[in-house]
Amino acid sequence: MMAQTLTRRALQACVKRIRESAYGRTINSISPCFLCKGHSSSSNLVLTSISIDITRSFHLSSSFNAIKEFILSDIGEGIREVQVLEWFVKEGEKIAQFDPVCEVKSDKASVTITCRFDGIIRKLHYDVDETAQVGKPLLDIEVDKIKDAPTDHVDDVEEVPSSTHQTIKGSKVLATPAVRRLAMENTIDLGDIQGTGKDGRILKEDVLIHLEGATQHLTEIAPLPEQPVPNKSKSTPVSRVAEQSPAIVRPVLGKDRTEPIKGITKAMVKVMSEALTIPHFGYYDELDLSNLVQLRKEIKYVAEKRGIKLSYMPIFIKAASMALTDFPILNSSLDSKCQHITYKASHNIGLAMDTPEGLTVPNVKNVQSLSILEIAGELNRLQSLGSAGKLGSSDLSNGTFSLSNIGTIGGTYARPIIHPPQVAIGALGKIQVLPRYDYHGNLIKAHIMNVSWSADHRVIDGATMARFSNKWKELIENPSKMILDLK
Ligand code: CAO
Repeated sequence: MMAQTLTRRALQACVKRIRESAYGRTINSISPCFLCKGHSSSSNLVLTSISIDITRSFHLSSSFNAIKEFILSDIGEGIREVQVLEWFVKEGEKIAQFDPVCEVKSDKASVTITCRFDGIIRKLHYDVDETAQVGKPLLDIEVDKIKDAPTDHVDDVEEVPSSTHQTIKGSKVLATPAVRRLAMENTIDLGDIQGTGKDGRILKEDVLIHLEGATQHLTEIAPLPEQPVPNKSKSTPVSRVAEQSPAIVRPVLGKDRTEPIKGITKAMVKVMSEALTIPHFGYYDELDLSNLVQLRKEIKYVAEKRGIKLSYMPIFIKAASMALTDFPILNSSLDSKCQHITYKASHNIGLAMDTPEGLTVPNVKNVQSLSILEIAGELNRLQSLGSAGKLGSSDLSNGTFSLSNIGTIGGTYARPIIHPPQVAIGALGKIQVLPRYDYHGNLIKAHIMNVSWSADHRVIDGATMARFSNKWKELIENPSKMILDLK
Protein backbone atom coordinates (compact mmCIF):
# COMPACT_ATOMS: atom_id res chain seq x y z
CA MET A 1 0.00 0.00 0.00
CA MET A 2 1.36 3.42 -0.94
CA ALA A 3 0.16 4.95 2.30
CA GLN A 4 1.85 2.29 4.38
CA THR A 5 5.26 3.38 3.12
CA LEU A 6 4.70 7.09 3.66
CA THR A 7 7.52 8.84 5.41
CA ARG A 8 6.97 11.83 7.59
CA ARG A 9 8.20 14.14 4.78
CA ALA A 10 5.75 12.52 2.38
CA LEU A 11 3.00 13.07 4.90
CA GLN A 12 3.93 16.73 5.28
CA ALA A 13 3.91 17.15 1.50
CA CYS A 14 0.56 15.48 1.39
CA VAL A 15 -0.87 17.77 4.03
CA LYS A 16 0.60 20.79 2.24
CA ARG A 17 -1.18 19.77 -0.97
CA ILE A 18 -4.44 19.29 0.88
CA ARG A 19 -4.04 22.67 2.57
CA GLU A 20 -3.42 24.30 -0.82
CA SER A 21 -6.45 22.68 -2.35
CA ALA A 22 -8.56 23.61 0.64
CA TYR A 23 -7.75 27.32 0.50
CA GLY A 24 -10.64 29.43 -0.66
CA ARG A 25 -13.15 26.75 0.24
CA THR A 26 -14.82 26.05 3.53
CA ILE A 27 -11.65 24.60 5.03
CA ASN A 28 -8.87 27.08 5.74
CA SER A 29 -6.79 25.14 8.17
CA ILE A 30 -5.81 21.52 7.92
CA SER A 31 -3.18 19.75 9.86
CA PRO A 32 -2.09 16.13 9.96
CA CYS A 33 -4.21 15.38 13.00
CA PHE A 34 -7.25 15.39 10.77
CA LEU A 35 -5.88 12.24 9.24
CA CYS A 36 -6.68 10.19 12.26
CA LYS A 37 -9.58 7.80 12.31
CA GLY A 38 -12.80 8.90 13.81
CA HIS A 39 -12.08 12.61 13.78
CA SER A 40 -15.42 14.26 13.31
CA SER A 41 -15.06 17.33 11.21
CA SER A 42 -16.10 18.39 7.75
CA SER A 43 -12.49 17.98 6.73
CA ASN A 44 -12.89 14.25 7.10
CA LEU A 45 -14.79 14.30 3.86
CA VAL A 46 -11.82 15.68 1.98
CA LEU A 47 -9.48 13.08 3.41
CA THR A 48 -11.57 9.94 3.55
CA SER A 49 -9.77 8.27 0.71
CA ILE A 50 -6.36 8.18 2.38
CA SER A 51 -7.03 8.58 6.05
CA ILE A 52 -7.32 4.93 7.02
CA ASP A 53 -4.04 3.74 5.57
CA ILE A 54 -2.03 6.74 6.61
CA THR A 55 -3.26 6.44 10.11
CA ARG A 56 -2.23 2.84 10.25
CA SER A 57 1.23 3.48 8.87
CA PHE A 58 1.98 6.76 10.62
CA HIS A 59 0.57 6.54 14.07
CA LEU A 60 2.01 9.82 15.30
CA SER A 61 -0.50 11.70 13.24
CA SER A 62 -3.12 11.70 15.96
CA SER A 63 -1.24 14.25 18.03
CA PHE A 64 -0.47 16.99 15.51
CA ASN A 65 -2.09 20.33 16.33
CA ALA A 66 -3.95 18.40 18.93
CA ILE A 67 -4.18 18.85 22.65
CA LYS A 68 -1.76 16.32 24.09
CA GLU A 69 -2.10 15.16 27.65
CA PHE A 70 1.24 15.13 29.42
CA ILE A 71 0.95 12.15 31.73
CA LEU A 72 2.86 12.14 34.99
CA SER A 73 4.85 8.99 34.52
CA ASP A 74 6.35 6.62 37.07
CA ILE A 75 9.03 8.26 39.20
CA GLY A 76 10.04 4.92 40.69
CA GLU A 77 10.32 3.71 44.31
CA GLY A 78 6.63 2.77 44.22
CA ILE A 79 5.60 6.43 44.37
CA ARG A 80 1.92 6.75 43.37
CA GLU A 81 1.31 10.44 44.05
CA VAL A 82 3.27 13.64 44.47
CA GLN A 83 2.61 17.11 45.76
CA VAL A 84 3.01 19.98 43.24
CA LEU A 85 5.44 22.42 44.83
CA GLU A 86 5.85 24.97 42.04
CA TRP A 87 4.84 25.50 38.42
CA PHE A 88 7.53 26.96 36.15
CA VAL A 89 4.99 27.54 33.33
CA LYS A 90 1.61 29.19 32.86
CA GLU A 91 -1.39 28.36 30.70
CA GLY A 92 -1.01 29.98 27.26
CA GLU A 93 2.80 29.96 27.42
CA LYS A 94 5.03 28.36 24.80
CA ILE A 95 7.15 25.46 25.97
CA ALA A 96 9.95 23.48 24.40
CA GLN A 97 11.05 19.91 24.91
CA PHE A 98 13.14 19.50 28.10
CA ASP A 99 12.04 22.85 29.57
CA PRO A 100 11.32 22.48 33.28
CA VAL A 101 7.59 22.26 33.88
CA CYS A 102 7.22 22.00 37.63
CA GLU A 103 8.76 20.73 40.81
CA VAL A 104 6.96 17.96 42.65
CA LYS A 105 7.64 16.26 45.94
CA SER A 106 6.85 12.76 47.03
CA ASP A 107 7.17 11.42 50.55
CA LYS A 108 10.71 10.40 49.50
CA ALA A 109 12.27 13.16 47.36
CA SER A 110 11.71 16.26 45.20
CA VAL A 111 11.87 15.93 41.42
CA THR A 112 11.86 18.48 38.62
CA ILE A 113 9.57 17.42 35.79
CA THR A 114 10.70 18.48 32.32
CA CYS A 115 8.63 18.67 29.17
CA ARG A 116 8.54 16.01 26.49
CA PHE A 117 6.95 18.14 23.77
CA ASP A 118 7.21 21.49 22.01
CA GLY A 119 3.97 23.40 22.08
CA ILE A 120 1.69 25.69 24.02
CA ILE A 121 0.48 24.98 27.56
CA ARG A 122 -3.30 24.75 27.41
CA LYS A 123 -4.18 23.48 30.89
CA LEU A 124 -2.47 22.83 34.20
CA HIS A 125 -4.38 20.04 35.89
CA TYR A 126 -3.34 20.92 39.45
CA ASP A 127 -2.81 23.99 41.59
CA VAL A 128 0.31 24.39 43.71
CA ASP A 129 0.10 22.19 46.82
CA GLU A 130 -2.40 19.82 45.21
CA THR A 131 -1.63 16.11 44.97
CA ALA A 132 -0.93 14.85 41.45
CA GLN A 133 -1.46 11.18 40.63
CA VAL A 134 1.12 9.10 38.74
CA GLY A 135 -0.39 7.88 35.46
CA LYS A 136 -2.86 10.79 35.26
CA PRO A 137 -2.53 13.98 33.14
CA LEU A 138 -0.35 16.67 34.68
CA LEU A 139 -0.98 19.27 31.97
CA ASP A 140 -2.35 19.62 28.44
CA ILE A 141 -0.10 20.85 25.65
CA GLU A 142 -1.08 21.88 22.15
CA VAL A 143 1.59 20.30 20.01
CA ASP A 144 2.35 22.75 17.25
CA LYS A 145 4.36 21.18 14.42
CA ILE A 146 5.15 17.79 12.96
CA LYS A 147 8.79 18.11 13.96
CA ASP A 148 7.80 19.00 17.46
CA ALA A 149 5.37 16.22 17.90
CA PRO A 150 6.26 13.46 20.32
CA THR A 151 7.85 10.47 18.69
CA ASP A 152 8.14 6.91 19.73
CA HIS A 153 11.88 7.39 20.09
CA VAL A 154 13.52 10.61 21.22
CA ASP A 155 16.64 11.17 19.12
CA ASP A 156 18.67 13.19 21.59
CA VAL A 157 18.09 11.00 24.59
CA GLU A 158 19.53 7.54 24.67
CA GLU A 159 17.78 4.61 26.39
CA VAL A 160 15.52 6.81 28.41
CA PRO A 161 12.71 4.91 30.06
CA SER A 162 9.51 6.79 30.73
CA SER A 163 10.31 6.79 34.40
CA THR A 164 13.40 8.94 34.03
CA HIS A 165 12.85 11.22 31.07
CA GLN A 166 11.36 13.77 33.37
CA THR A 167 14.57 14.86 34.96
CA ILE A 168 16.74 15.04 31.86
CA LYS A 169 17.24 18.56 30.70
CA GLY A 170 18.13 18.42 26.98
CA SER A 171 21.46 17.95 25.21
CA LYS A 172 22.90 14.73 23.93
CA VAL A 173 23.73 13.05 27.19
CA LEU A 174 24.72 9.40 26.81
CA ALA A 175 23.93 7.30 29.84
CA THR A 176 22.04 4.15 30.72
CA PRO A 177 18.74 4.38 32.58
CA ALA A 178 20.39 3.05 35.75
CA VAL A 179 22.94 5.87 35.62
CA ARG A 180 20.20 8.43 34.96
CA ARG A 181 18.24 7.11 37.90
CA LEU A 182 21.31 7.31 40.15
CA ALA A 183 21.80 10.93 39.05
CA MET A 184 18.12 11.69 39.56
CA GLU A 185 18.07 10.19 43.03
CA ASN A 186 21.00 12.36 44.01
CA THR A 187 19.60 15.45 42.26
CA ILE A 188 22.58 15.61 39.94
CA ASP A 189 22.29 17.27 36.52
CA LEU A 190 23.99 14.88 34.07
CA GLY A 191 24.97 17.93 32.01
CA ASP A 192 27.43 18.82 34.78
CA ILE A 193 29.30 15.53 34.40
CA GLN A 194 32.07 14.72 31.93
CA GLY A 195 31.49 11.13 30.79
CA THR A 196 34.52 8.84 30.58
CA GLY A 197 32.84 6.05 28.62
CA LYS A 198 32.74 5.47 24.87
CA ASP A 199 31.74 8.65 22.97
CA GLY A 200 31.59 10.54 26.26
CA ARG A 201 29.01 8.17 27.75
CA ILE A 202 28.45 8.87 31.45
CA LEU A 203 29.22 5.83 33.57
CA LYS A 204 28.05 5.01 37.09
CA GLU A 205 31.59 5.68 38.31
CA ASP A 206 31.45 9.21 36.82
CA VAL A 207 28.30 9.95 38.82
CA LEU A 208 29.79 8.51 42.02
CA ILE A 209 32.99 10.54 41.60
CA HIS A 210 30.90 13.66 40.97
CA LEU A 211 28.85 12.87 44.07
CA GLU A 212 32.00 12.39 46.13
CA GLY A 213 33.20 15.78 44.89
CA ALA A 214 29.90 17.34 45.98
CA THR A 215 30.23 15.73 49.42
CA GLN A 216 33.78 17.03 49.68
CA HIS A 217 32.54 20.48 48.72
CA LEU A 218 29.77 20.40 51.32
CA THR A 219 32.16 19.37 54.04
CA GLU A 220 34.49 22.18 53.06
CA ILE A 221 31.82 24.77 53.76
CA ALA A 222 32.94 26.91 56.67
CA PRO A 223 30.90 26.68 59.87
CA LEU A 224 28.23 29.34 60.29
CA PRO A 225 29.37 32.45 62.16
CA GLU A 226 28.14 32.55 65.72
CA GLN A 227 24.97 34.54 66.31
CA PRO A 228 25.70 37.86 68.04
CA VAL A 229 24.56 37.87 71.65
CA PRO A 230 21.93 40.59 72.13
CA ASN A 231 23.23 43.58 74.09
CA LYS A 232 21.28 43.24 77.30
CA SER A 233 22.28 46.67 78.61
CA LYS A 234 20.42 48.36 75.73
CA SER A 235 17.15 46.51 76.25
CA THR A 236 14.34 48.03 78.27
CA PRO A 237 14.01 46.41 81.71
CA VAL A 238 10.94 44.18 81.91
CA SER A 239 9.63 45.91 85.08
CA ARG A 240 9.58 49.33 83.33
CA VAL A 241 7.77 47.94 80.30
CA ALA A 242 5.22 46.38 82.63
CA GLU A 243 4.70 49.72 84.40
CA GLN A 244 4.25 51.67 81.15
CA SER A 245 1.90 49.34 79.26
CA PRO A 246 -1.33 48.18 80.84
CA ALA A 247 -2.34 44.60 80.01
CA ILE A 248 -4.62 44.40 76.98
CA VAL A 249 -6.92 41.45 76.61
CA ARG A 250 -7.51 40.88 72.91
CA PRO A 251 -10.35 38.78 71.49
CA VAL A 252 -9.25 35.77 69.44
CA LEU A 253 -9.34 36.76 65.78
CA GLY A 254 -9.36 34.58 62.69
CA LYS A 255 -10.80 31.11 62.27
CA ASP A 256 -9.79 27.46 62.38
CA ARG A 257 -7.82 26.17 59.44
CA THR A 258 -8.06 22.66 57.97
CA GLU A 259 -5.51 21.50 55.46
CA PRO A 260 -4.70 18.20 53.75
CA ILE A 261 -1.97 15.97 55.18
CA LYS A 262 0.84 15.89 52.65
CA GLY A 263 4.59 15.58 52.03
CA ILE A 264 6.70 14.41 54.94
CA THR A 265 3.72 14.39 57.31
CA LYS A 266 1.94 11.99 54.99
CA ALA A 267 4.97 9.70 55.05
CA MET A 268 5.00 9.97 58.85
CA VAL A 269 1.32 8.94 59.01
CA LYS A 270 2.09 5.86 56.92
CA VAL A 271 5.24 4.73 58.74
CA MET A 272 3.90 5.40 62.24
CA SER A 273 0.59 3.67 61.55
CA GLU A 274 2.56 0.65 60.35
CA ALA A 275 4.74 0.84 63.47
CA LEU A 276 1.61 0.55 65.63
CA THR A 277 1.53 -3.16 64.89
CA ILE A 278 4.92 -3.63 66.58
CA PRO A 279 4.96 -4.50 70.29
CA HIS A 280 7.60 -2.03 71.54
CA PHE A 281 9.85 -3.05 74.39
CA GLY A 282 11.40 -0.02 76.14
CA TYR A 283 14.78 0.01 77.88
CA TYR A 284 16.35 3.10 79.46
CA ASP A 285 19.76 3.90 80.88
CA GLU A 286 22.07 6.72 81.89
CA LEU A 287 25.55 7.32 80.47
CA ASP A 288 28.45 9.36 81.79
CA LEU A 289 29.89 11.13 78.77
CA SER A 290 32.60 13.07 80.63
CA ASN A 291 35.46 11.25 78.82
CA LEU A 292 33.76 11.65 75.46
CA VAL A 293 33.09 15.36 76.01
CA GLN A 294 36.79 15.84 76.74
CA LEU A 295 37.85 13.75 73.74
CA ARG A 296 35.56 15.59 71.34
CA LYS A 297 36.97 18.91 72.53
CA GLU A 298 40.41 17.68 71.48
CA ILE A 299 39.50 16.23 68.09
CA LYS A 300 36.78 18.68 67.01
CA TYR A 301 39.35 21.18 65.73
CA VAL A 302 41.31 18.51 63.89
CA ALA A 303 38.12 17.63 62.03
CA GLU A 304 37.37 21.30 61.43
CA LYS A 305 40.79 21.72 59.80
CA ARG A 306 39.73 18.97 57.39
CA GLY A 307 36.52 20.88 56.65
CA ILE A 308 34.25 18.59 58.69
CA LYS A 309 31.98 19.52 61.59
CA LEU A 310 32.29 16.83 64.24
CA SER A 311 29.41 16.54 66.68
CA TYR A 312 28.83 13.61 69.05
CA MET A 313 26.53 11.91 66.63
CA PRO A 314 29.21 10.24 64.41
CA ILE A 315 30.72 8.69 67.55
CA PHE A 316 27.30 7.48 68.76
CA ILE A 317 26.68 6.03 65.28
CA LYS A 318 30.07 4.28 65.05
CA ALA A 319 29.70 2.82 68.56
CA ALA A 320 26.23 1.55 67.62
CA SER A 321 27.68 -0.18 64.57
CA MET A 322 30.43 -1.79 66.67
CA ALA A 323 27.84 -3.05 69.15
CA LEU A 324 25.63 -4.30 66.30
CA THR A 325 28.51 -6.49 65.17
CA ASP A 326 28.09 -8.39 68.45
CA PHE A 327 24.27 -8.32 68.34
CA PRO A 328 23.32 -8.72 64.66
CA ILE A 329 19.67 -9.39 65.46
CA LEU A 330 19.28 -5.69 66.24
CA ASN A 331 20.37 -4.92 62.68
CA SER A 332 17.78 -7.20 61.12
CA SER A 333 14.40 -6.82 59.47
CA LEU A 334 11.21 -8.75 59.94
CA ASP A 335 8.85 -9.53 57.08
CA SER A 336 5.27 -8.31 57.32
CA LYS A 337 3.91 -11.80 58.07
CA CYS A 338 6.56 -12.43 60.73
CA GLN A 339 7.73 -15.58 58.94
CA HIS A 340 11.32 -14.55 58.24
CA ILE A 341 14.02 -12.44 59.81
CA THR A 342 16.80 -11.05 57.61
CA TYR A 343 20.15 -10.24 59.19
CA LYS A 344 21.43 -7.22 57.27
CA ALA A 345 25.01 -7.25 56.05
CA SER A 346 25.29 -3.46 56.00
CA HIS A 347 24.93 -1.19 59.00
CA ASN A 348 22.90 1.59 57.36
CA ILE A 349 22.24 3.67 60.41
CA GLY A 350 19.31 6.04 60.15
CA LEU A 351 19.18 9.27 62.09
CA ALA A 352 15.98 11.08 62.84
CA MET A 353 16.46 14.56 61.44
CA ASP A 354 14.48 17.64 62.32
CA THR A 355 14.19 19.55 59.02
CA PRO A 356 12.19 22.67 58.09
CA GLU A 357 9.68 20.31 56.45
CA GLY A 358 9.42 17.97 59.43
CA LEU A 359 10.82 14.66 60.63
CA THR A 360 12.79 12.66 58.11
CA VAL A 361 15.15 9.70 58.60
CA PRO A 362 18.09 9.55 56.16
CA ASN A 363 20.73 6.94 56.82
CA VAL A 364 24.50 6.69 56.71
CA LYS A 365 25.31 3.66 54.60
CA ASN A 366 27.82 0.97 55.54
CA VAL A 367 28.87 2.49 58.83
CA GLN A 368 30.72 -0.74 59.64
CA SER A 369 33.42 0.21 57.14
CA LEU A 370 33.54 3.98 57.70
CA SER A 371 35.83 5.97 59.98
CA ILE A 372 34.29 8.43 62.45
CA LEU A 373 35.47 11.30 60.25
CA GLU A 374 33.86 9.72 57.18
CA ILE A 375 30.60 9.30 59.10
CA ALA A 376 30.82 12.96 60.15
CA GLY A 377 31.36 14.03 56.51
CA GLU A 378 28.34 12.02 55.42
CA LEU A 379 26.27 13.44 58.27
CA ASN A 380 27.26 16.97 57.21
CA ARG A 381 26.11 16.17 53.67
CA LEU A 382 22.78 14.73 54.84
CA GLN A 383 22.16 17.71 57.14
CA SER A 384 22.83 20.19 54.31
CA LEU A 385 20.47 18.32 51.98
CA GLY A 386 17.88 17.89 54.75
CA SER A 387 17.77 21.57 55.59
CA ALA A 388 17.38 22.37 51.88
CA GLY A 389 14.59 19.76 51.49
CA LYS A 390 16.73 17.98 48.91
CA LEU A 391 17.33 14.54 50.41
CA GLY A 392 17.19 11.91 47.67
CA SER A 393 15.34 8.63 47.95
CA SER A 394 18.64 6.71 48.11
CA ASP A 395 19.52 8.66 51.28
CA LEU A 396 16.16 7.81 52.78
CA SER A 397 15.83 4.15 51.88
CA ASN A 398 17.33 0.89 53.14
CA GLY A 399 18.08 1.95 56.70
CA THR A 400 18.74 -0.99 59.03
CA PHE A 401 18.84 0.58 62.53
CA SER A 402 18.06 4.08 63.82
CA LEU A 403 19.16 6.68 66.35
CA SER A 404 17.23 9.79 67.27
CA ASN A 405 19.25 12.54 68.95
CA ILE A 406 16.37 14.54 70.40
CA GLY A 407 18.91 15.86 72.95
CA THR A 408 20.03 18.51 70.45
CA ILE A 409 16.65 20.08 71.19
CA GLY A 410 16.25 19.01 74.83
CA GLY A 411 14.76 16.34 77.07
CA THR A 412 16.04 13.32 78.93
CA TYR A 413 14.01 10.21 78.09
CA ALA A 414 11.84 9.59 75.04
CA ARG A 415 9.85 6.69 73.67
CA PRO A 416 11.15 6.24 70.13
CA ILE A 417 9.00 4.48 67.56
CA ILE A 418 10.57 1.72 65.47
CA HIS A 419 10.86 2.42 61.75
CA PRO A 420 9.52 -0.81 60.13
CA PRO A 421 10.86 -3.20 58.88
CA GLN A 422 13.69 -2.33 61.28
CA VAL A 423 13.56 -3.86 64.75
CA ALA A 424 15.23 -1.31 67.04
CA ILE A 425 15.82 2.39 67.60
CA GLY A 426 17.51 4.52 70.26
CA ALA A 427 16.65 8.04 71.41
CA LEU A 428 19.35 10.16 73.04
CA GLY A 429 18.60 12.83 75.61
CA LYS A 430 20.36 16.09 76.28
CA ILE A 431 23.89 15.98 77.73
CA GLN A 432 23.65 17.72 81.11
CA VAL A 433 26.26 18.55 83.74
CA LEU A 434 24.97 16.85 86.90
CA PRO A 435 26.42 15.82 90.28
CA ARG A 436 27.41 12.14 90.52
CA TYR A 437 29.64 9.97 92.73
CA ASP A 438 32.84 8.62 91.21
CA TYR A 439 34.33 5.15 91.80
CA HIS A 440 35.90 6.30 95.07
CA GLY A 441 32.71 7.89 96.39
CA ASN A 442 33.72 11.49 95.67
CA LEU A 443 31.05 13.89 94.46
CA ILE A 444 31.98 15.04 90.97
CA LYS A 445 30.59 17.03 88.04
CA ALA A 446 29.61 14.58 85.31
CA HIS A 447 28.29 14.96 81.75
CA ILE A 448 25.20 12.78 81.83
CA MET A 449 23.10 11.64 78.88
CA ASN A 450 20.09 9.31 78.96
CA VAL A 451 19.31 6.77 76.29
CA SER A 452 15.92 5.22 75.54
CA TRP A 453 15.83 2.09 73.40
CA SER A 454 12.77 0.57 71.74
CA ALA A 455 12.97 -2.96 70.35
CA ASP A 456 10.49 -5.17 68.54
CA HIS A 457 9.63 -7.61 71.32
CA ARG A 458 8.42 -10.22 68.83
CA VAL A 459 12.03 -11.00 67.92
CA ILE A 460 14.17 -9.22 70.52
CA ASP A 461 14.02 -10.02 74.18
CA GLY A 462 14.84 -7.59 76.97
CA ALA A 463 18.12 -9.26 77.88
CA THR A 464 19.47 -8.88 74.34
CA MET A 465 18.47 -5.23 74.27
CA ALA A 466 20.12 -4.63 77.65
CA ARG A 467 23.35 -6.38 76.62
CA PHE A 468 23.52 -4.39 73.40
CA SER A 469 22.93 -1.17 75.33
CA ASN A 470 25.69 -2.10 77.81
CA LYS A 471 28.14 -2.71 74.96
CA TRP A 472 27.27 0.61 73.32
CA LYS A 473 27.48 2.41 76.67
CA GLU A 474 30.88 0.90 77.41
CA LEU A 475 32.25 2.27 74.12
CA ILE A 476 30.67 5.70 74.55
CA GLU A 477 31.78 6.07 78.16
CA ASN A 478 35.30 4.86 77.36
CA PRO A 479 35.95 6.04 73.82
CA SER A 480 39.58 4.89 74.02
CA LYS A 481 38.22 1.30 73.96
CA MET A 482 36.76 1.98 70.53
CA ILE A 483 40.22 2.40 69.05
CA LEU A 484 40.98 -1.33 69.31
CA ASP A 485 38.12 -2.35 67.04
CA LEU A 486 37.96 0.70 64.75
CA LYS A 487 38.13 -0.19 61.05
N1 CAO B 1 23.00 16.98 74.10
C1 CAO B 1 23.55 18.18 74.07
N2 CAO B 1 24.17 18.69 72.98
C2 CAO B 1 24.22 17.92 71.88
C3 CAO B 1 23.67 16.64 71.85
C4 CAO B 1 23.03 16.17 73.02
N3 CAO B 1 22.48 14.97 73.06
N4 CAO B 1 23.87 16.11 70.65
C5 CAO B 1 24.53 17.02 69.94
N5 CAO B 1 24.75 18.11 70.68
C6 CAO B 1 25.40 19.33 70.28
C7 CAO B 1 26.33 19.12 69.12
O1 CAO B 1 27.55 18.62 69.53
C8 CAO B 1 26.39 20.51 68.54
O2 CAO B 1 27.23 21.31 69.35
P1 CAO B 1 28.58 21.96 68.78
O3 CAO B 1 28.16 23.01 67.83
O4 CAO B 1 29.28 22.44 69.97
O5 CAO B 1 29.31 20.86 68.09
C9 CAO B 1 25.00 21.00 68.71
O6 CAO B 1 24.42 20.20 69.74
C10 CAO B 1 24.17 20.92 67.45
O7 CAO B 1 24.32 19.66 66.88
P2 CAO B 1 23.73 19.35 65.42
O8 CAO B 1 22.27 19.26 65.49
O9 CAO B 1 24.26 20.32 64.45
O10 CAO B 1 24.38 17.98 65.00
P3 CAO B 1 24.24 16.53 65.59
O11 CAO B 1 25.14 15.74 64.72
O12 CAO B 1 24.48 16.46 67.01
O13 CAO B 1 22.72 16.09 65.30
C11 CAO B 1 20.77 15.64 64.02
C12 CAO B 1 22.27 15.91 64.00
C13 CAO B 1 20.32 15.49 62.60
C14 CAO B 1 20.52 14.36 64.77
C15 CAO B 1 20.07 16.81 64.74
O14 CAO B 1 20.36 18.00 64.08
C16 CAO B 1 18.56 16.66 64.81
O15 CAO B 1 17.85 16.89 63.84
N6 CAO B 1 18.07 16.30 65.99
C17 CAO B 1 16.60 16.17 66.23
C18 CAO B 1 16.18 14.74 66.04
C19 CAO B 1 14.69 14.59 66.27
O16 CAO B 1 13.90 15.43 65.91
N7 CAO B 1 14.31 13.48 66.92
C20 CAO B 1 12.92 13.21 67.21
C21 CAO B 1 12.45 12.11 66.34
S1 CAO B 1 10.86 11.60 66.72
O17 CAO B 1 9.97 12.78 66.17
